Amino acid sequence: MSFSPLLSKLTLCAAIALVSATGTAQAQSATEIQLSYKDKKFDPAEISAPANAPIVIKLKNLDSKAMEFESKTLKVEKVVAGSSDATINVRAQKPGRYEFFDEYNEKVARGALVVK
Ligand SMILES: [Cu+2]
Repeated sequence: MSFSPLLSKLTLCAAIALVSATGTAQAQSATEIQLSYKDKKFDPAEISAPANAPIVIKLKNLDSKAMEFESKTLKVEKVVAGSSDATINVRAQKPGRYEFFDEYNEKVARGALVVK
């Protein structure tokens, strides 16, 4: 067929346009939250964000040991080395309370993200 290469080119362009439009929309509406971790505690222990917008958690691990930020309900997991920072990207969420914890100290190091 002579026009199938043209057709696939058009499909590819449409796909790229869609991806870049979505990327721009997310960058504009993302909510950034500062969160610290010290002495096996999150500070603040409860953070909040608006619903239906991506969330960026800027986490500072002030302890000298590594920790692992994890949330089953938010489907995120990230190891953060001691005395360092990490950025945790969370997808847009529905209203609710989402618990997170340090997997290395799961019983004591707990916090929650409240989405309203
Ligand atoms: Cu884990």
